[in-house]
Amino acid sequence: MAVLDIILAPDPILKTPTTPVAAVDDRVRRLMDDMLETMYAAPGIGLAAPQVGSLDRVLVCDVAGKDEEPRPLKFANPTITWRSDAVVTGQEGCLSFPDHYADVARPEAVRIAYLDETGAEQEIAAEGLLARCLQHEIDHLDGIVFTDHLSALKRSIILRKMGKLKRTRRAA
Ligand code: GNR
Ligand code: NI
Repeated sequence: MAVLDIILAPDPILKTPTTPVAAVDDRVRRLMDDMLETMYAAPGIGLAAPQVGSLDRVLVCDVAGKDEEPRPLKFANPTITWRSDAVVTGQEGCLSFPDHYADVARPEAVRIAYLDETGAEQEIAAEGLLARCLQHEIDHLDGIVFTDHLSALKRSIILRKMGKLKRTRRAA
């Protein structure tokens, strides 16, 4: 396994929709494992393939608490098949926008159809933090980042700071 570099916004890769994988093969399984290792190292609770430079429709997440056993989840070709009418607002962050957090309103619960690491079709019902995380990751797979849900003013403030961060990181 390997810890991969996480792409920082703004970057055209983060705005590009992904392509479904043709099959969950060893290449896709290695990508899932590398993404989990990268996510745990960051640390984060989810990671989408575009954040590590891949346009495969793949995400991983683990919302287990610090004192719990890890619960890694791996998804290929996820699609949201149901959204609750109830919407909740919660704070989100993104590893591609380090140190930026903002409230985002999303459906409280979702159902998601996907292929697991063996290629078998699965469907999962999610609520709470898992539902929020999976919606955030599926947005990434569609070329959408959490700042796209904010007001133009909040988005432009964060993007300006990200531009500065990338410039100082390059100079370092
Ligand atoms: O680590 C992460 N935390 C988080 C918190 C609230 C809602 C979504 C997330 S996902 C984020 C990691 C990340 O950037 N995934 O794309
Ligand atoms: Ni993110």
